Amino acid sequence: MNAIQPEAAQPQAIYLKDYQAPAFWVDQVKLDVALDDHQTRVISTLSLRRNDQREAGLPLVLNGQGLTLKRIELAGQPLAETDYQYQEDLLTVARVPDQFTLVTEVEIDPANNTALEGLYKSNTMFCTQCEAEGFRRITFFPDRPDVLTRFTTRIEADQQRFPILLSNGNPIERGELDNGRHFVTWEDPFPKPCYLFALVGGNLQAVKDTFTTMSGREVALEIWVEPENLHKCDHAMRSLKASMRWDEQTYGREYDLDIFMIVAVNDFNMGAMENKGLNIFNSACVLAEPKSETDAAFQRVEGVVGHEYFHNWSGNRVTCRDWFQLSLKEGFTVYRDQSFSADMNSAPVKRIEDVAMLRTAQFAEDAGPTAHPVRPDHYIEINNFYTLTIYEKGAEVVRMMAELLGRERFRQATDLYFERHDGEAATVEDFVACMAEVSELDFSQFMRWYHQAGTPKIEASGHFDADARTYQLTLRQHTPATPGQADKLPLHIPVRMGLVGPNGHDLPLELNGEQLGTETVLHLREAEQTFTFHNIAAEPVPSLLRGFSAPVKLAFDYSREQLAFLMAHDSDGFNRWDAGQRLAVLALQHLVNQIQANEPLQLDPALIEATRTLLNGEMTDKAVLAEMLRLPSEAYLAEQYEQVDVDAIHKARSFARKALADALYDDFLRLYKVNQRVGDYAPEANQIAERSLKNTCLGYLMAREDEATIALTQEQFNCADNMTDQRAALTLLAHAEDPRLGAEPLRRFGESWAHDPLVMDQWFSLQVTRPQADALDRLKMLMAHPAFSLKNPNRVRALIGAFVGQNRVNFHRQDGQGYQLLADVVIELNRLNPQIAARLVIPLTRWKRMTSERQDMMKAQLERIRQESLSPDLFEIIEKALA
Ligand code: 0A1
Ligand code: ZN
Repeated sequence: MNAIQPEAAQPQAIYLKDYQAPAFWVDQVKLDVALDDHQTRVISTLSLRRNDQREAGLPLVLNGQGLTLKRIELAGQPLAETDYQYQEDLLTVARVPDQFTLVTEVEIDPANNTALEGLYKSNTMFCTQCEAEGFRRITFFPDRPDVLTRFTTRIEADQQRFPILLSNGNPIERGELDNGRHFVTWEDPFPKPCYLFALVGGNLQAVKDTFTTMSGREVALEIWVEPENLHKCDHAMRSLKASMRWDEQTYGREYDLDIFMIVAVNDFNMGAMENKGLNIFNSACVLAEPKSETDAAFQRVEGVVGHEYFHNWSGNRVTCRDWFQLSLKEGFTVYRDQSFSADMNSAPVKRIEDVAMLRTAQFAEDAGPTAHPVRPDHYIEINNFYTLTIYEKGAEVVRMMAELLGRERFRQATDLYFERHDGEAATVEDFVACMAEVSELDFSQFMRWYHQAGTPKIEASGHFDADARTYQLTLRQHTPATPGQADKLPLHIPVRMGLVGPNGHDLPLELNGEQLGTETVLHLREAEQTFTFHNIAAEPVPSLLRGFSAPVKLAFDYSREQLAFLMAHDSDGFNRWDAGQRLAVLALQHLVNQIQANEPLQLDPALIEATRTLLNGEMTDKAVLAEMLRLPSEAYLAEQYEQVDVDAIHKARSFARKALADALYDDFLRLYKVNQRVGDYAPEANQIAERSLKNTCLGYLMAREDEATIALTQEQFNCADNMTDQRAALTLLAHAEDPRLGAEPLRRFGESWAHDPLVMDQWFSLQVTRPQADALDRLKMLMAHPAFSLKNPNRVRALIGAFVGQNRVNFHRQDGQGYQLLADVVIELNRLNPQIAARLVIPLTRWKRMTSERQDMMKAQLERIRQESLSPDLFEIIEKALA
């Protein structure tokens, strides 16, 4: 009965325009899963009903991938082999009634599932990952998000090895069976798409708590982990309760089941997954404890716990009609988790971090071969679309709508959305319609943000007329062509701005006879628009795109003096930071030019003076100060060029760090010492800010690699009572030019943390991000380390991902060995874990902006990968890269 599957044909694209409602609904599914390493048996009983919106007589077509079919019965009768077909991942039953029950029994092999989609094993536990299309690897089903079904799941397993058996909803029955087996049955009262199904079986322990919702219901909260991680759950639990309260207060959203569970697993392709009532987390996004995790990890846990929890409404109660609408749930939920983190921590720093990430990584995606709109109109493999564009740019688009509506009306619009579409599978249009209805604004031009790929560029120029007392601001917008989209139309871009007068205060704005206060939002809708401000007595400095009010590149020909002025006086905290970044970019670009012209290097004194002012100023927000002291990353600098000179950028940035440290040694040292905390570690905002500032200063000092600083760093490494400080010191020692400095600390650290995979991930990462030329050898050596495995995504990211993404000079080595190593790994991962392979290869696809010798070497490796029998994931990316 095991239909033979022919070799898959070349993967085909799926188009949004071809969307059709499902031919059948599934009113109910009963799953009966008997867990076994290699022969898990899944019996599914589907209650199917024809969709009367579709034509009569359509066959039943179910998805199913890699399933061994053992039994199939329709309305209680076994089907003859001629009555159905299982081919190319589809099970087709040609003649079926309008309403019927279908029973299938299949066998699957979780222990050999290295793709980590569907049911798989992670360490000793069973777990699932069904988004986007993993459920079809568990049983036959219409695996699409617009089919919402009530699930009942019976799980049975060996009681000793798998005492804990979890699924969505509430447990309704449990019992013991023969042969040392037992079972638990779960029932989820909420109809859901199958991508939100989850199941876990393992020898787990839980941290438990409760939460009382705004209407007074008590919800049980459980975080399930392997016993050795029980001490690392407190922060996630705190974050969960904070998320639940925040969503009630901010969006009026209450939790809806009696129990909410989180499970931590070590092998996971992404960060976490919002399965109804049973979130499954990459352990890196849920476990945190001061001795072993850094402040950044604590904040990541808080953000991801929030993100997954918020999906309960934005994603689960209201889900997506099809995968083209992915940003409907992801963009909105990222916007929600960003706002949550901003409320829990330093809001300006959160905005700075998010924008810095968007402007480097998302802008690079938008400028490369895999650029796509926030709502794509076709794809080959949906797994390739869990991108920064869908998530982060999608969040910016929601943020712009929130800005356009204002706080109150945005809340009304989200209330309307949740109420109107509760229990439905919605589209981006549905969401925007709620915004339009509440605000009575016209969003038709705004919708282009969803359809057009590429980062718009605004070129701004100003003209002050002293006689007329006017300031004319001209804004020109242009969105560059992206693959498949040659011509772009003008977008509706909200530009929040002010004019800063010579005394450093915002001037009153008078536009078209209207008094607008000291800050306003300009609505740029045309390719070019001029705004004339009246009654301007002296030439102002424009502060544009405050708070980063739109995801665009803004060019304005600021002088260095103007930038230093904005750094000191802009009333908008974000723009103060951005002015500093612009000043630093100018200085670094100047160094790049000197390097390319083989001239002696000299750092712009204006940057040194601006930094001196920061170090000696009265800035009370230490978190923001730390951000302001940080130079733009190499990745961000690369974004400023059409043709990237990786080596010159690295050299310029290193030189600037050292020059700043030389010039401002005493200031950095003083600030380092002032911010030495006494008292117990806590991952709370003030302390995080202090550590961030202190370690930023230490980083500058270590650029000198002088004896005193080395001693200071060694002392911090030896005496730190928390991982943030210890790892900061270890990284500086391991990245020192002198390789001996890192050797002993690395050995000791590796030895004492060998039992903790999350810490070991850090240990692997910080060795291969070393900027010196020996990094590639180090990488090869570490790939042979017994603790390295290509089967664990966190390890792969920690080692290969970190090298490729954060060690640009070494990945782009002139001998091409970095490219070759990446291609080798990708080829192997193509067989093991296509999703990870397709993500990892991305830097190799960005060859167009490199110099020509590098282009050729990168393309040669892409061609080499193309020779393989590729998964759809990798196929799609490689074809785009070589198109
Ligand atoms: N919805 C999850 C992301 C996610 C997507 C795919 C996964 O496995 C292939 C896992 C998680 C989120 O946004 O958190
Ligand atoms: Zn999400």
